[in-house]
Amino acid sequence: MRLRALIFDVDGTLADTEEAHRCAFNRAFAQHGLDWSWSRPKYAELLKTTGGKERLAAFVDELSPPPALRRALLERIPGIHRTKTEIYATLVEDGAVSLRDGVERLLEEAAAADVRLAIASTTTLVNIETLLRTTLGRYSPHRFAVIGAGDQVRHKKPAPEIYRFVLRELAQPAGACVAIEDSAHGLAAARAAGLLTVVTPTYWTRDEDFSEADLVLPSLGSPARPLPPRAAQAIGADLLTLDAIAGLLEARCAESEPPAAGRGTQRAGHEGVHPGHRQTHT
Ligand code: XBP
Ligand code: MG
Repeated sequence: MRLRALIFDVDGTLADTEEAHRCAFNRAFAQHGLDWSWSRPKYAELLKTTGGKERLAAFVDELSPPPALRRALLERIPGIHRTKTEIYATLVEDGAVSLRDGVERLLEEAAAADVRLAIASTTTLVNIETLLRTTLGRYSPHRFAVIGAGDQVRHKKPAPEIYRFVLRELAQPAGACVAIEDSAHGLAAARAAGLLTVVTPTYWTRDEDFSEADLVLPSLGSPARPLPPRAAQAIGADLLTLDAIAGLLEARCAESEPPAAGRGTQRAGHEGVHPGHRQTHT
């Protein structure tokens, strides 16, 4: 099946944003008179709960407050999270995060090849738009045919809802699209929606289990910062091109179809791209 769309996760995939999220949470706590402070190791643990509001609720439960205090704290979450979102936007606008290697290149390759772009994220819509505008230009959100954000679905990742929503909006079957993710929760969501998934882990997710991913790379690779030798050897190139991604999709299609005469020719042009589960992020 021809590749029709690339669906990108945001946090960790387009950019390594979690340190900015962590700082924003801590500053919001201070503004709301709370003595909470999330260290990097603590935040790495808390990331097991996706979604900022849900993460705050999970943290409140960890504190095991008496019922009345628990209720009061949970009621304050929307306000704390609003403050956090404002602080995060300011951090992003001030240049605290940049796109990961190869992201801009792959976006451009996709646009040139008429492959649509979409986003399936757990974060707040305004965060996505701020990141896109700051890193890719004022009108860049329009480059994405669909932007699926956290509160547009009932159940956030690892549930597949956000990917199903994006596929519906794109009017494409999962078999014609590829997800790019950075976390085990994201991978689980994308796979449960039937998508071939490429994972580029970050500091925050590097120890997670990606054995179910179709491809794991330390980054997408760029001419200035090509993939390290082991990863480059696995895909037969020192960056992950759109052609290589299309090749993975075709190979998966070919694997799932019954044998047919002449099918081998479908993979022509994608030599050096090997399908299957590969974990090459070290
Ligand atoms: C990212 C998240 C988000 C951000 C915080 O997951 O879980 O919650 O950490 O964003 P993914 P909000 O990369 O899988 O989308 O505070 O706006 O929820
Ligand atoms: Mg992510």
